[in-house]
Amino acid sequence: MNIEIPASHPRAASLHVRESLIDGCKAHVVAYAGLIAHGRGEAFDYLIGEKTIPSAAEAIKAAAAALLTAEHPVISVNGNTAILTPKEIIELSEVSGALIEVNLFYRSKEREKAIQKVLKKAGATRILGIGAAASARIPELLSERRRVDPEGILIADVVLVPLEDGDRTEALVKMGKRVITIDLNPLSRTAQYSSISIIDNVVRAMHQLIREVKNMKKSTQQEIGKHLLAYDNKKILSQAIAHIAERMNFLAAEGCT
Ligand code: PTJ
Repeated sequence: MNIEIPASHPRAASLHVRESLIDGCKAHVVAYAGLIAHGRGEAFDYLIGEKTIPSAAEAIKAAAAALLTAEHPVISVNGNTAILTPKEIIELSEVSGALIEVNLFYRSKEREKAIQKVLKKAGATRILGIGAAASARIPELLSERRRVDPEGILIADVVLVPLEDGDRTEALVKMGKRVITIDLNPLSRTAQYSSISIIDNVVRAMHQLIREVKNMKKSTQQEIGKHLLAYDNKKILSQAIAHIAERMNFLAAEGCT
Protein backbone atom coordinates (compact mmCIF):
# COMPACT_ATOMS: atom_id res chain seq x y z
CA MET A 1 0.00 0.00 0.00
CA ASN A 2 1.45 3.35 -1.08
CA ILE A 3 -1.05 5.71 0.56
CA GLU A 4 -3.64 5.69 3.34
CA ILE A 5 -7.12 5.56 1.76
CA PRO A 6 -9.83 7.02 4.07
CA ALA A 7 -12.68 4.49 4.44
CA SER A 8 -15.12 7.35 3.87
CA HIS A 9 -13.65 8.20 0.45
CA PRO A 10 -16.46 7.83 -2.10
CA ARG A 11 -14.19 5.77 -4.37
CA ALA A 12 -12.33 3.87 -1.65
CA ALA A 13 -13.00 0.43 -3.17
CA SER A 14 -11.75 1.53 -6.58
CA LEU A 15 -8.66 3.15 -5.04
CA HIS A 16 -7.85 -0.06 -3.14
CA VAL A 17 -8.00 -2.00 -6.41
CA ARG A 18 -5.62 0.51 -8.00
CA GLU A 19 -3.22 0.18 -5.09
CA SER A 20 -3.21 -3.61 -5.34
CA LEU A 21 -2.37 -3.35 -9.06
CA ILE A 22 0.47 -0.90 -8.31
CA ASP A 23 1.78 -3.28 -5.63
CA GLY A 24 1.40 -6.13 -8.14
CA CYS A 25 3.43 -4.14 -10.64
CA LYS A 26 6.22 -3.60 -8.11
CA ALA A 27 6.20 -7.35 -7.40
CA HIS A 28 6.46 -8.05 -11.19
CA VAL A 29 3.06 -9.75 -11.27
CA VAL A 30 1.39 -6.96 -13.27
CA ALA A 31 3.02 -5.58 -16.43
CA TYR A 32 3.42 -1.77 -16.68
CA ALA A 33 0.93 -1.96 -19.54
CA GLY A 34 -1.45 -3.73 -17.13
CA LEU A 35 -1.85 -0.41 -15.28
CA ILE A 36 -2.79 1.30 -18.54
CA ALA A 37 -5.19 -1.54 -19.37
CA HIS A 38 -6.82 -1.13 -15.96
CA GLY A 39 -7.38 2.59 -16.57
CA ARG A 40 -9.10 1.77 -19.83
CA GLY A 41 -11.25 -0.78 -18.03
CA GLU A 42 -12.19 1.74 -15.33
CA ALA A 43 -13.37 4.20 -17.99
CA PHE A 44 -15.67 1.59 -19.53
CA ASP A 45 -16.88 0.56 -16.09
CA TYR A 46 -18.04 4.16 -15.55
CA LEU A 47 -19.90 4.01 -18.84
CA ILE A 48 -21.74 0.78 -18.02
CA GLY A 49 -22.54 2.02 -14.48
CA GLU A 50 -20.17 -0.21 -12.44
CA LYS A 51 -22.61 -3.09 -12.18
CA THR A 52 -23.30 -6.35 -13.98
CA ILE A 53 -25.73 -5.47 -16.78
CA PRO A 54 -28.42 -7.96 -17.92
CA SER A 55 -26.60 -8.88 -21.15
CA ALA A 56 -23.46 -9.70 -19.13
CA ALA A 57 -25.53 -11.89 -16.79
CA GLU A 58 -26.78 -13.78 -19.86
CA ALA A 59 -23.22 -14.18 -21.16
CA ILE A 60 -22.14 -15.44 -17.74
CA LYS A 61 -24.83 -18.15 -17.93
CA ALA A 62 -23.56 -19.22 -21.35
CA ALA A 63 -19.98 -19.18 -20.06
CA ALA A 64 -20.92 -21.41 -17.13
CA ALA A 65 -22.63 -23.80 -19.56
CA ALA A 66 -19.59 -23.79 -21.87
CA LEU A 67 -17.23 -24.62 -18.99
CA LEU A 68 -19.47 -27.38 -17.65
CA THR A 69 -20.01 -29.06 -21.02
CA ALA A 70 -16.35 -28.78 -22.07
CA GLU A 71 -14.06 -31.80 -22.21
CA HIS A 72 -10.90 -29.84 -21.53
CA PRO A 73 -11.60 -26.32 -20.21
CA VAL A 74 -8.71 -24.01 -19.32
CA ILE A 75 -8.56 -20.68 -17.46
CA SER A 76 -5.84 -18.47 -18.95
CA VAL A 77 -4.26 -16.22 -16.31
CA ASN A 78 -2.33 -12.98 -16.90
CA GLY A 79 -0.86 -10.47 -14.47
CA ASN A 80 -3.96 -8.33 -13.92
CA THR A 81 -6.24 -11.31 -13.35
CA ALA A 82 -3.78 -12.90 -10.91
CA ILE A 83 -3.85 -9.75 -8.77
CA LEU A 84 -7.55 -8.93 -9.10
CA THR A 85 -9.08 -12.39 -8.61
CA PRO A 86 -6.53 -14.97 -7.34
CA LYS A 87 -8.94 -16.85 -5.04
CA GLU A 88 -11.74 -16.74 -7.61
CA ILE A 89 -9.46 -18.33 -10.25
CA ILE A 90 -8.81 -21.24 -7.91
CA GLU A 91 -12.48 -21.61 -6.91
CA LEU A 92 -13.67 -21.46 -10.51
CA SER A 93 -11.10 -24.10 -11.42
CA GLU A 94 -12.31 -26.33 -8.58
CA VAL A 95 -16.03 -26.03 -9.30
CA SER A 96 -15.78 -26.23 -13.10
CA GLY A 97 -12.89 -28.67 -13.48
CA ALA A 98 -10.98 -26.14 -15.64
CA LEU A 99 -7.18 -26.23 -15.54
CA ILE A 100 -5.18 -23.09 -14.76
CA GLU A 101 -2.55 -21.90 -17.25
CA VAL A 102 -0.39 -18.78 -17.05
CA ASN A 103 -0.23 -17.00 -20.40
CA LEU A 104 1.47 -13.63 -20.68
CA PHE A 105 1.82 -10.98 -23.33
CA TYR A 106 4.86 -9.55 -21.52
CA ARG A 107 6.38 -12.91 -20.61
CA SER A 108 9.52 -13.12 -18.49
CA LYS A 109 10.84 -15.71 -16.04
CA GLU A 110 10.54 -13.17 -13.25
CA ARG A 111 6.83 -12.54 -13.97
CA GLU A 112 6.07 -16.26 -14.40
CA LYS A 113 7.54 -16.92 -10.96
CA ALA A 114 5.76 -13.96 -9.36
CA ILE A 115 2.37 -15.03 -10.75
CA GLN A 116 2.97 -18.65 -9.78
CA LYS A 117 3.65 -17.45 -6.22
CA VAL A 118 0.38 -15.47 -6.09
CA LEU A 119 -1.65 -18.41 -7.41
CA LYS A 120 0.00 -20.91 -5.05
CA LYS A 121 -0.69 -18.60 -2.11
CA ALA A 122 -4.35 -18.54 -3.19
CA GLY A 123 -4.44 -22.35 -3.15
CA ALA A 124 -3.44 -23.51 -6.64
CA THR A 125 -1.91 -26.97 -6.76
CA ARG A 126 -1.35 -27.34 -10.52
CA ILE A 127 -0.34 -24.40 -12.71
CA LEU A 128 0.34 -24.96 -16.40
CA GLY A 129 2.30 -22.79 -18.81
CA ILE A 130 5.32 -22.01 -16.63
CA GLY A 131 8.83 -22.04 -18.16
CA ALA A 132 9.64 -24.98 -20.41
CA ALA A 133 6.10 -26.31 -19.92
CA ALA A 134 4.87 -23.65 -22.37
CA SER A 135 6.52 -25.59 -25.19
CA ALA A 136 3.71 -25.58 -27.76
CA ARG A 137 2.90 -22.71 -30.12
CA ILE A 138 -0.35 -21.17 -31.33
CA PRO A 139 -0.05 -21.01 -35.13
CA GLU A 140 0.11 -17.61 -36.88
CA LEU A 141 0.66 -15.73 -33.61
CA LEU A 142 3.93 -13.83 -33.15
CA SER A 143 3.59 -12.41 -29.61
CA GLU A 144 4.70 -14.17 -26.43
CA ARG A 145 1.08 -15.20 -26.00
CA ARG A 146 1.75 -17.88 -28.65
CA ARG A 147 3.58 -20.01 -26.05
CA VAL A 148 1.12 -22.49 -24.58
CA ASP A 149 1.19 -25.70 -22.58
CA PRO A 150 0.59 -28.91 -24.60
CA GLU A 151 -1.47 -30.20 -21.66
CA GLY A 152 -3.50 -27.00 -21.38
CA ILE A 153 -4.53 -24.36 -23.90
CA LEU A 154 -3.13 -26.31 -26.88
CA ILE A 155 -5.65 -29.13 -26.43
CA ALA A 156 -8.42 -27.12 -24.73
CA ASP A 157 -11.87 -27.00 -26.28
CA VAL A 158 -12.96 -24.05 -24.09
CA VAL A 159 -10.61 -21.28 -22.92
CA LEU A 160 -11.52 -18.47 -20.53
CA VAL A 161 -9.35 -15.44 -21.33
CA PRO A 162 -10.09 -12.51 -19.00
CA LEU A 163 -8.53 -9.13 -20.01
CA GLU A 164 -7.05 -10.41 -23.21
CA ASP A 165 -5.70 -8.94 -26.43
CA GLY A 166 -7.53 -9.57 -29.67
CA ASP A 167 -4.83 -11.40 -31.64
CA ARG A 168 -4.73 -14.49 -29.49
CA THR A 169 -8.50 -14.60 -29.17
CA GLU A 170 -8.77 -14.60 -32.95
CA ALA A 171 -6.07 -17.29 -33.24
CA LEU A 172 -7.73 -19.51 -30.61
CA VAL A 173 -11.11 -19.22 -32.34
CA LYS A 174 -9.40 -20.13 -35.65
CA MET A 175 -8.06 -23.26 -33.92
CA GLY A 176 -11.69 -24.26 -33.30
CA LYS A 177 -11.80 -23.41 -29.61
CA ARG A 178 -14.71 -21.76 -27.84
CA VAL A 179 -13.27 -18.60 -26.29
CA ILE A 180 -14.90 -16.86 -23.31
CA THR A 181 -13.65 -13.38 -22.45
CA ILE A 182 -14.33 -10.97 -19.61
CA ASP A 183 -13.70 -7.47 -20.96
CA LEU A 184 -15.28 -4.17 -19.99
CA ASN A 185 -14.88 -2.81 -23.52
CA PRO A 186 -17.55 -4.18 -25.87
CA LEU A 187 -15.68 -2.61 -28.80
CA SER A 188 -12.35 -4.34 -28.11
CA ARG A 189 -11.13 -6.82 -30.71
CA THR A 190 -11.19 -9.49 -27.99
CA ALA A 191 -14.85 -8.87 -27.21
CA GLN A 192 -15.69 -8.78 -30.91
CA TYR A 193 -13.84 -12.04 -31.77
CA SER A 194 -14.78 -14.12 -28.72
CA SER A 195 -17.44 -16.81 -28.76
CA ILE A 196 -18.84 -15.55 -25.44
CA SER A 197 -18.05 -11.97 -24.34
CA ILE A 198 -18.83 -11.03 -20.75
CA ILE A 199 -18.88 -7.22 -20.76
CA ASP A 200 -18.21 -6.73 -17.08
CA ASN A 201 -15.47 -6.10 -14.55
CA VAL A 202 -13.49 -9.28 -13.91
CA VAL A 203 -13.88 -8.63 -10.16
CA ARG A 204 -17.71 -8.82 -10.38
CA ALA A 205 -17.93 -11.34 -13.22
CA MET A 206 -15.74 -14.03 -11.64
CA HIS A 207 -17.95 -14.10 -8.53
CA GLN A 208 -21.09 -14.42 -10.58
CA LEU A 209 -19.54 -17.04 -12.87
CA ILE A 210 -18.62 -19.18 -9.87
CA ARG A 211 -22.19 -18.85 -8.49
CA GLU A 212 -23.65 -19.75 -11.89
CA VAL A 213 -21.41 -22.82 -12.30
CA LYS A 214 -22.36 -24.04 -8.82
CA ASN A 215 -26.09 -23.60 -9.58
CA MET A 216 -25.92 -25.09 -13.04
CA LYS A 217 -24.11 -28.18 -11.81
CA LYS A 218 -27.45 -29.28 -10.34
CA SER A 219 -28.96 -29.48 -13.87
CA THR A 220 -28.57 -32.23 -16.47
CA GLN A 221 -26.02 -31.86 -19.29
CA GLN A 222 -28.94 -31.49 -21.70
CA GLU A 223 -30.44 -28.61 -19.71
CA ILE A 224 -27.02 -26.96 -19.44
CA GLY A 225 -26.51 -27.29 -23.20
CA LYS A 226 -29.69 -25.29 -23.84
CA HIS A 227 -28.01 -22.13 -22.51
CA LEU A 228 -25.44 -22.48 -25.28
CA LEU A 229 -27.87 -23.27 -28.08
CA ALA A 230 -29.86 -20.11 -27.37
CA TYR A 231 -26.77 -17.92 -27.05
CA ASP A 232 -26.03 -15.18 -29.61
CA ASN A 233 -22.82 -13.21 -28.90
CA LYS A 234 -23.53 -10.52 -31.53
CA LYS A 235 -26.82 -9.77 -29.77
CA ILE A 236 -25.05 -9.61 -26.38
CA LEU A 237 -22.48 -7.12 -27.74
CA SER A 238 -25.22 -5.00 -29.33
CA GLN A 239 -27.13 -4.96 -26.04
CA ALA A 240 -24.02 -3.88 -24.10
CA ILE A 241 -23.34 -1.04 -26.57
CA ALA A 242 -27.02 -0.03 -26.50
CA HIS A 243 -26.91 -0.04 -22.68
CA ILE A 244 -24.01 2.44 -22.75
CA ALA A 245 -25.70 4.61 -25.40
CA GLU A 246 -29.03 4.72 -23.52
CA ARG A 247 -27.32 5.43 -20.23
CA MET A 248 -25.27 8.26 -21.75
CA ASN A 249 -28.38 9.74 -23.39
CA PHE A 250 -30.22 9.59 -20.08
CA LEU A 251 -27.33 11.20 -18.20
CA ALA A 252 -26.89 13.83 -20.89
CA ALA A 253 -30.55 14.77 -20.47
CA GLU A 254 -30.38 14.70 -16.67
CA GLY A 255 -27.02 16.48 -16.53
CA CYS A 256 -25.75 14.39 -13.60
CA THR A 257 -25.08 10.85 -12.40
O1 PTJ B 1 -0.03 -9.79 -17.92
P1 PTJ B 1 0.20 -9.74 -19.41
O2 PTJ B 1 1.65 -9.62 -19.77
O3 PTJ B 1 -0.43 -10.88 -20.15
O4 PTJ B 1 -0.50 -8.39 -19.98
C1 PTJ B 1 -1.86 -8.17 -19.68
C2 PTJ B 1 -2.39 -6.89 -20.38
C3 PTJ B 1 -3.73 -6.56 -19.75
C4 PTJ B 1 -1.41 -5.75 -20.15
C5 PTJ B 1 -2.51 -7.16 -21.89
O5 PTJ B 1 -3.36 -8.25 -22.10
C6 PTJ B 1 -3.03 -5.96 -22.62
O6 PTJ B 1 -2.28 -5.10 -23.08
O7 PTJ B 1 -4.36 -5.91 -22.73
P2 PTJ B 1 -5.15 -4.75 -23.52
O8 PTJ B 1 -4.96 -4.93 -24.97
O9 PTJ B 1 -4.84 -3.43 -22.90
O10 PTJ B 1 -6.65 -5.14 -23.19
C7 PTJ B 1 -7.13 -5.19 -21.90
C8 PTJ B 1 -8.65 -5.10 -21.95
O11 PTJ B 1 -9.14 -5.41 -20.68
C9 PTJ B 1 -9.19 -3.72 -22.33
O12 PTJ B 1 -10.22 -3.85 -23.29
C10 PTJ B 1 -9.77 -3.17 -21.01
O13 PTJ B 1 -10.93 -2.37 -21.22
C11 PTJ B 1 -10.14 -4.46 -20.29
N1 PTJ B 1 -10.09 -4.37 -18.83
C12 PTJ B 1 -9.22 -3.70 -18.05
N2 PTJ B 1 -9.47 -3.90 -16.74
C13 PTJ B 1 -10.53 -4.75 -16.68
C14 PTJ B 1 -10.92 -5.06 -18.02
N3 PTJ B 1 -11.95 -5.88 -18.28
C15 PTJ B 1 -12.60 -6.44 -17.23
N4 PTJ B 1 -12.27 -6.20 -15.94
C16 PTJ B 1 -11.25 -5.37 -15.62
N5 PTJ B 1 -10.95 -5.14 -14.34
